[in-house]
Amino acid sequence: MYLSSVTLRVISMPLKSPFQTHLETVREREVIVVEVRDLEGTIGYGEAVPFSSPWYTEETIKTVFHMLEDFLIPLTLKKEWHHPSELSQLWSGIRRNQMAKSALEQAIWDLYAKQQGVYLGTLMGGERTEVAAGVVIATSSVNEALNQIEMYAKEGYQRYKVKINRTNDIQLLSEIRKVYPDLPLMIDANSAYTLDDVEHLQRFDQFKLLMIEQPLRFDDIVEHSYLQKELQTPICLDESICSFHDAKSALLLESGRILNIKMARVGGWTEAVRIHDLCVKANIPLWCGGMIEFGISRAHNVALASLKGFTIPGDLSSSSKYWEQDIIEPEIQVVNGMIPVPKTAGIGFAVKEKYLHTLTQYEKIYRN
Ligand code: OSB
Ligand code: MG
Repeated sequence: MYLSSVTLRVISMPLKSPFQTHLETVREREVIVVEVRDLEGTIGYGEAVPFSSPWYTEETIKTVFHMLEDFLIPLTLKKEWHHPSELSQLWSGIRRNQMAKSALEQAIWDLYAKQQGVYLGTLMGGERTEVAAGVVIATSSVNEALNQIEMYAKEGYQRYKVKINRTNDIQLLSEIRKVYPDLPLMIDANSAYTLDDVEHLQRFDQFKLLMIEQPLRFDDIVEHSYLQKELQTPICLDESICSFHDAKSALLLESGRILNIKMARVGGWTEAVRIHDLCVKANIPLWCGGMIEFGISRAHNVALASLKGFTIPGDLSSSSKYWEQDIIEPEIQVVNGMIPVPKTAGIGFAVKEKYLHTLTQYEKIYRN
C-alpha cells in the first residue's frame, strides 16, 4: 500500500463536565488525530487517545507524538508493505507504545476499507447492525451519581459503570441499590485496592454487580487470579491487558471472567481482533472499553463492538455526553440503549474537517 502523506493534529476541547476518578480528574481532553492519504486523495482517520499526563497508561500526548513522528511514520513510509494486517509485524521492533500504534493502524485500516468500498466493521468480520450502549458515571459525589443515573436511564443506557474509590465505595453502592435494586450495575476501581482488601472486596458481592473492573494493580495478572477465587462478583481486567499475550496469560490463570478490550490499549485493530477471537474460543464475554474520546475513536469502537464476541454493552455513549460538538457527522447517538452500526465505507462517519482545524493546537505533515 502506498501512502502519500500522514498528518498529525493535536486537538483539544474541554469536557462538558469533569470526569473524576480516584487517580485524576479530567477537565480538558487532548487527542492526536491521524490522517493518512493515498495518491487518489482518499483519506483515512485514526485517533490517538493517551491523556496529557500518564495516569491511566504510561503514554502521553507528547510520547505518542514522538513515537509517531520519529519511529512509526518513517518506518511505515519507508518500508514496502501490502496490507494493513502486516503493520503490527512491521512495527514489532518498537516495544509497547500501543496507543501510538493503534492510532496509525486505525487510520490505515480506515483508508484501506474506503479503497475497498466496504464498512470497516464488516471487513473485520462484524455482523451486528446495532451495538448496545453502556455509560460511565465518574464523580465522587453520591447525589451527583444518582442524578446522572436518573438522567442516563431516560436515554435507555443498558449498563451503568460507576467509578469508585476506597472511601466512598460501600456508601455509594448502598445508595444506588436503595433506589435502583435491579439496575445493570458494575464498578471500575482503576486499581484502588490491594490483596490486603480481600475481605472488604467480598462485601461488594451483596450488591449483585455485573462485574468489578480492575480492582488491583494496573499491571497485575497473578494477584487478580487469587482474588477472583475469593469473590462471587466477576472480575474484568482493563489496564492489565495490553496485548494478546496478556489476554492469554489472564485466561490461563483465570484472572477474571470477563474482558474489556480497548483497541488503543492493545495497539490497534489487529491485536484487538486476535484477543476477540481468543476470548470467543474460550467463552469469555467481551465488551468494548472507552477512553473519553472523540468521534473518530468512537467510530472505530462501534465497528469493533459489531464483532460477535462483544456480548456486553460497552463504554459507548452519545457524542453529547462529553462534547458540545463532536468532530464527526452524524454524531454518535444512543437511541433506546443502542447505537446503529453504519454501513458506509471505512469508519462509516464523516469527519468535520473545517471544525477539526478550529480545534487544532498543532499540526505536522509527513510526505512520502
Ligand atoms: O478505566 O475504563 C477506564 C476513561 C478513561 C480512562 C480510563 C477509563 C475510562 C472509562 C471510559 O471509564 C469512559 C468513557 O469513555 O465513556
Ligand atoms: Mg477501566
